[in-house]
Amino acid sequence: MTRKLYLIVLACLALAVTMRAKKPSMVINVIPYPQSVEVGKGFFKGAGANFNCDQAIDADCATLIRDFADKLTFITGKVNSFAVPVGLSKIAGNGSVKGFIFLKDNAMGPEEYSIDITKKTCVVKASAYNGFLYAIQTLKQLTDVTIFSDKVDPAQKFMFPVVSIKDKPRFAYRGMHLDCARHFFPVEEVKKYLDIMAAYKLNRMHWHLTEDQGWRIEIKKYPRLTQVGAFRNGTMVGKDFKSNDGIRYGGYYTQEQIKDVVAYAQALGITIIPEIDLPGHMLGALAAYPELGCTGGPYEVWTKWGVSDQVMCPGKEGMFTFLEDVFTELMELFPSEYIHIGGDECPKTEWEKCPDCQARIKALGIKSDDEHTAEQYLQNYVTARVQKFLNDHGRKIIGWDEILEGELAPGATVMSWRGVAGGVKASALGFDVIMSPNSFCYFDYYQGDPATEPLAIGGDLPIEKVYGYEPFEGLDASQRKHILGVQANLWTEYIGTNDYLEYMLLPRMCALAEVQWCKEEDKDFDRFAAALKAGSFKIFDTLGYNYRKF
Ligand code: TNX
Repeated sequence: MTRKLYLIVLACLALAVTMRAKKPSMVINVIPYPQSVEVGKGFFKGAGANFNCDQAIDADCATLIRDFADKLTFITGKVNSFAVPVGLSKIAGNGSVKGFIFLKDNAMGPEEYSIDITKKTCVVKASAYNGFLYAIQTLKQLTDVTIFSDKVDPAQKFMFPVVSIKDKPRFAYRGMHLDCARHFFPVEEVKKYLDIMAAYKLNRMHWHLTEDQGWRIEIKKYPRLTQVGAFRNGTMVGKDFKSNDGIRYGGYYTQEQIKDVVAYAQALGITIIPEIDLPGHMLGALAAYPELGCTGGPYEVWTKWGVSDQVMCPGKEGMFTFLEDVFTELMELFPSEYIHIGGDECPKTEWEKCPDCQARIKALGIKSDDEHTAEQYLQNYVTARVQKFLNDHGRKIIGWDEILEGELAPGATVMSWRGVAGGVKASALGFDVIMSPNSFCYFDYYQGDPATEPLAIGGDLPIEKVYGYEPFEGLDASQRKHILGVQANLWTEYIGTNDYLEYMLLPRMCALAEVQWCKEEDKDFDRFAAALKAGSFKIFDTLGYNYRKF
């Protein structure tokens, strides 16, 4: 009897173990994990399968789909024919059409998609470009990693699991920032950065283009910005603020290159938001045009990191003319609805002493009060004037959370970087917010033990911490509706090479992608980490990205 009981217990245990062991096969290695996933039995063979595309799908989306077909064909050597059969949306379900079927479903949101795979068909539905793009990104992660390669592999069958996926993002703004000012990254590396963002369904790149340490965008009306402002006489070594490596350093993007990158991003479903950081962090411009500063200079493009006291002079009308001219050229290059105007870390020591700034304060009738100095309100005036100029041209501003200190005009979007506090306050005041807290989203921070990691700025941001970020924490319903989304920032003071840039980005950006895309209840670090190791690391290897293993 006891022996029988023992056997029953053993059998139950064995069953439990096999059930547990089966669980992983019910999970797919897709990051960010889709909202709803039902895995069935068997596989659909992609190699040589026909592509059928709904007539209602527009030319840009059809190009996207055709490119995917061509990629399969190129690798396997078996033709994936592409056709637009008449009445496809009506006959798609009757069994007469096999292979890939792409349908337009106008009931879906612009970034929403569904994928239904049986052994005979793979049906994709979306309503707009990003929906189709994300469906294809998911399909690529569902099949063999060779899909990311450029190598011909005639043996490759490209099997897709039988699965039903319904998916859409949690947040509309899914951003990644790149500082190309502290260190300059060539166009090819910027494109590589955009490629991996798109693979993980990010849709905004915040491009930090101007700094104390270099001005990186050609402005035709002000040629000295790039002739002078784009180059510095050396760079401090490590954390030794008194040192200089003596190596002239610099670079910039021509307007033609900018246009090329903007178009490249657009095809990847990514809007580039340019930043002109003002009125602080402006030594690049001041070195080129010293008349824009309070003292008139001389100024030098900075060779060290930190926050400079030398800032632009809002007492001089010429500063506003300069900014309006720069933004006029910028708006020609960047179709983005949002333009980032910086606003962070602007010391007021020069303004306090500057006769022009003081005259401006007087003329405007600005008074200090218990909370803010007159100079702080002067920065509000700068923000408001630039905001009005951009609004008058149909654009909206984003600024770092300092723009909230004092007064801020309606319609501005606040990027919360000094923790979440700025976002909490701004959303309570009714401003839209992008959460980018340094406590969770600063990819220039260490991701492991500083003793064994390459030199970084400081901080402590392992991937688990990024993954654990919950953007709605501490916010009530009225505040939550103002959270447009989440962004991580990659400042590059200590990041001078492509390899190191990628190492700081990956795989933390994948964790960010789940914060941006997945509902809180669908996040699961163990599932995510397993998918990284079994899926994404192979993608990085195939595409030649450097990344941090864990
Ligand atoms: C603060 S975040 C800055 C940057 C630095 C960064 C380093 C922000 C608006 N300003 O200028 O690069 O810290 O982590």
